[in-house]
Amino acid sequence: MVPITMKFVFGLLSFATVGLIIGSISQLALLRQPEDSLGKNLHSYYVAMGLRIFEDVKLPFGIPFRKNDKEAEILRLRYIKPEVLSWSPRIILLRNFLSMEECEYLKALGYPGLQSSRVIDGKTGKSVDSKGRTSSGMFLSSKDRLHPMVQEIERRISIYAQVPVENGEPLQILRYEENQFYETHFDYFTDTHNFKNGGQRIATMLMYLSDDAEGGETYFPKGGSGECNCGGKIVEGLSVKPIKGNAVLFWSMGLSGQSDRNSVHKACEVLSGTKWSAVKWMRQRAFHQVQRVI
Ligand code: PD2
Ligand code: ZN
Repeated sequence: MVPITMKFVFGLLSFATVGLIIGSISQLALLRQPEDSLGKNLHSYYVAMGLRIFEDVKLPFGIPFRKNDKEAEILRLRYIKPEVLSWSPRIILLRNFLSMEECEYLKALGYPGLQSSRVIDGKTGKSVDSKGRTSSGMFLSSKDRLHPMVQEIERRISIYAQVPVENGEPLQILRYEENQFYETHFDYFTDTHNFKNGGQRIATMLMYLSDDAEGGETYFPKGGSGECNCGGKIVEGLSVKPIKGNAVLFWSMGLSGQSDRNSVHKACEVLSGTKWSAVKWMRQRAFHQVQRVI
């Protein structure tokens, strides 16, 4: 004979166990619910707003990724993650900014027209030879800029930098061979001659087209207080290693609207191999491609 109190305890335990099981099952169902309801809400929002629904790929929580959306492809959404390296000077790293195919294409466009790189004379504003800049380079022509791949890259640069495409100077493709470098400099003008077309340079998008060189870092002495590498030397500041497809966006104009002296930087010496990069300088106003700069 089981005493009546034991019967009562067993009954209570069984009730609690069944209750727990039912509770867990409904918890699991509830956990799934936000996914479904978010997906459903998003779907009805898209329908209500008359937006096209791209349902090819489902992200977590049922959000449709717009796979066939040309703009999303141009912006390489899901591949690029901007990282703030410094706020003063403003330096943003954009990994995977260019596809490998785009890097190869830009190098192929630049290769036939490479000439010794020049610098702008701070007093006259004229383009002159310099021992401080030993790379070779070429500016894309207005014809090169008509190519859809170049137009996509220019559009991507303008969206990530939030500067209109028209304000951009033509892309410059640069090649640095062993021992080549670009000494410490500012990208903004110190002459007024160059202001006439487009005003001051405000920002630079520097894109790395290769990563088989040793050295060749982009070094910002005022970009931080830590130690970093520059052309085989340990120096104080911040340096960005050239990695194929990555880009670094930095601002020559501070938030005050004045040229930012902290934006001083250099292309460190290449120790071995060849480094390729592409530079887009952006101006305050529309820049008209009438003549070559630098
Ligand atoms: O090519 C580079 O790494 C580089 C770095 C810094 C180029 C420039 N500046 C430039 O052309 O202004
Ligand atoms: Zn520069």
